[in-house]
Amino acid sequence: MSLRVGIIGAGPSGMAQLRAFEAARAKGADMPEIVCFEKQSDWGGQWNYSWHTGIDGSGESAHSSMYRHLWSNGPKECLEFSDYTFDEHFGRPISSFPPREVLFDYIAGRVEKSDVRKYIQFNTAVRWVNYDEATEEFTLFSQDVKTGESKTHVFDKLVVSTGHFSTPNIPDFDGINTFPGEVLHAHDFRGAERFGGKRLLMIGSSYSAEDIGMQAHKMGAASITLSYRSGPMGFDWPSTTVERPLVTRFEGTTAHFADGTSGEFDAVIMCTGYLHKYPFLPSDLAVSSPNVLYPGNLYKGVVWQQNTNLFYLGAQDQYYTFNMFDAQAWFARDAMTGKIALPSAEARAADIQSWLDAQAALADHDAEADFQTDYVRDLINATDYPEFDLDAVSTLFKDWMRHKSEDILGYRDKAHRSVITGTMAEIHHTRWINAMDDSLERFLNGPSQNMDTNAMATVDANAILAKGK
Ligand code: FAD
Ligand code: NA7
Repeated sequence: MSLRVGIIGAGPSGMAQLRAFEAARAKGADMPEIVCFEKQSDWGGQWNYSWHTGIDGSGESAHSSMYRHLWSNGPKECLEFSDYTFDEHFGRPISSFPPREVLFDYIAGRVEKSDVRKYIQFNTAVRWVNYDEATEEFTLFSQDVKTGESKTHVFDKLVVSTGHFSTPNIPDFDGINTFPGEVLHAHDFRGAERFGGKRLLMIGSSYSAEDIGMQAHKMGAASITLSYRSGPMGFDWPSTTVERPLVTRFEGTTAHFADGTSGEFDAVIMCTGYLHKYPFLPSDLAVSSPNVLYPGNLYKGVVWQQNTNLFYLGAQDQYYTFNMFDAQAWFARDAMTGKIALPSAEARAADIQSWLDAQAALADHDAEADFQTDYVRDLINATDYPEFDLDAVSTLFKDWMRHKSEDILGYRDKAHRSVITGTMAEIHHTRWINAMDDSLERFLNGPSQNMDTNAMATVDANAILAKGK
């Protein structure tokens, strides 16, 4: 009997797993019996945009946290597949920071070419999984979200690739229940157009706070206040944007901050991150971790320590994305088929610990990028995934972070060079601050939307906040 492999989720990680098996098949390996379960009607995971918030059209929790006007927040050259380049997909150079629809097109193009859609059961949610120690089999219960029909499947190996940026982490604040304006989590944010002229409070100091804040600036918000728990992001913000320590309480429309200042707000967006949540897994098989570069209990960040038939892809916080998922998927594939012999439990534990120790010592963002580079290299060295210059990618990450420090509204206008093809990206026809059409069509074919000025908002946030003191 051939190996039976279940894959839960057809986002970029699940798609990478399918591609990994297909790549081996193309080289003559046996294809296992594969079933990939995807609760949405299409692949792409986060990149499969939907206007739904809360509950989707099938009564499931809406998965994607992405929004209109989402442009890649890192250079595309850092996530490029080494077995399917941007040049191969688009046939010409494109700029370094494409919008969501363009990246969706890129990731979908690769798997369409591999003809792996046939392995995916769409509109099918995984409800529960049991593992039988005696038979070493997983029993998986799935349900068609349209018809309600449930099915049972048995697998030898199981891959969890359901992502971890979908279940919002929602802290509470005194007085927020009676805040009269809109309160939402970043997961439910779909576009900043309606915040034009509004005074926005964002809680959190990471990617979502930064990007949604600058989206709101782009769409003409009157002011943006970013409230941090650990420390400010410290970018050279536009004059309408300020950083404040954590909110201590709300009083009507007023938010009070830990430094004794206060401000009046029309809306609050919690950019407070996400929870690892695997409601279909018993607790002894489920990752439980904050959002970190190396969650514990996963050998090589992929293999469940107590059950080496269980694999996770994409469970890490991410500098690298698509190509890291590939590195993981190739490793998981070879571990599943026995091409990679897993070491003893003690040796695996020691390896996990060495990564956890290295993670604990990371001093800054540059060191984090190097850490994930070393991690991806470790995986790629173990498989036949086409090698690429990872040190050059790490340098790209550092250039990108420097560009952000220099110009938070302009870093997406920079061009980077592919480490795989050597192709220099185009300078995009429209500066990010002026780009009000994020479609594939406009991105590829223009015309430019550049305007002479990028001064979209002119109100001084400090003055607005001072009034609330
Ligand atoms: P996901 O993309 O989350 O896909 C998981 C899939 O599993 C989904 O299709 C979901 O429907 C399915 N699923 C979940 N539960 C079940 C179930 N029980 N049964 C069946 N199917 C299930 N990365 C970048 O490289 N560049 C960016 O600019 C960028 N921006 C981002 C912006 C936001 C707002 C967010 C949230 C993330 C961003 N990311 C970005 C990171 C992004 O998470 C990864 O690029 C990538 O989507 C992760 O892929 P994944 O397959 O691991 O998870
Ligand atoms: P992140 O990167 O996990 O960041 C979460 C932020 O939320 C971070 O600044 C946290 O502060 C903050 N946070 C968490 N809990 C609280 C509470 N209780 N109070 C205040 N602040 C809090 O999530 P993002 O959504 O920004 O990014 C996730 C992905 O989406 C990423 O891949 C992007 O590309 C898009 P801390 O610094 O821990 O003190």
